[in-house]
Amino acid sequence: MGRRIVVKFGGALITKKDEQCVAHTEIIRNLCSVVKSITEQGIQVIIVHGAGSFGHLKAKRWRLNEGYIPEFEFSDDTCTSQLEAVEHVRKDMLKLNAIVLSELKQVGLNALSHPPHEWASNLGPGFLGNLDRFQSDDVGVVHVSFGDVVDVDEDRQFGILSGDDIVARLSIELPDIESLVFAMGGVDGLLKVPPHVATEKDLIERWSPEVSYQGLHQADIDVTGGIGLKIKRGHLVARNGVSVHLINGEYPTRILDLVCDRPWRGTTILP
Ligand code: IP8
Repeated sequence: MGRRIVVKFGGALITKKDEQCVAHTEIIRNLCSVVKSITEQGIQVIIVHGAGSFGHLKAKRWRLNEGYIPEFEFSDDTCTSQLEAVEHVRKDMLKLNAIVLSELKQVGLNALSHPPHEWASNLGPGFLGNLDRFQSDDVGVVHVSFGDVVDVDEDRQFGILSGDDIVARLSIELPDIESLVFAMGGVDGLLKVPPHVATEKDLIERWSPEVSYQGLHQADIDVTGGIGLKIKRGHLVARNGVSVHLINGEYPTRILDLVCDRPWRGTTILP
């Protein structure tokens, strides 16, 4: 088996987070072109993307992160029940996924999609689902998955499986993954101060649990864990021997620099 990495395209990076179902196609295109360059170095890439405005807004409005709520009464002009909203969000996520797949195909990669609602169930880093589908030795094949609404056992019925949980399992359980990269929007990595007041000097280059950081978690929009979840899952992965990095996805060549052992800007999560 050759070199392999997992890259998470953050939802806040690839979509307009506060405008329902609007993708940043240019950013996705640039990321996919860098993925192509990485594969040209003989490194296989597995991509997981977040949901951004294709998932969080509707999931929040319909409280899908809380599972089935029998007494929940609400309707808007698009749907009338939580179960209908589950189907809507799954469809919207497939739309975002189709944009990512099409950009990967444009650069000549063979992108294979694995929508979680078809193969995964339950939540958190111990979610269920066989990862064999992500196996292949061909660097031209890029497996793609994403955060989704999945079935959950018993009364809860459904819930939100974050792409951050998927990347954690992929990085830990697939053989020979050398790095996990979180490509984020608007920040160069983890910061010592809130992003809107940060300067160049406020980047934390190496993070371990005793280092305090400031991040923006838009709890009003986000139904998963924001930056806190990334750090938690990233740290779990790092403790399992895979190198973990946070990089500004608006400058995707930094990911190429990292894998080619050139100087790059971002944060490394220490075990
Ligand atoms: O953006 C969330 O995935 P994430 C998935 O990777 C949905 O945390 C449907 C909101």
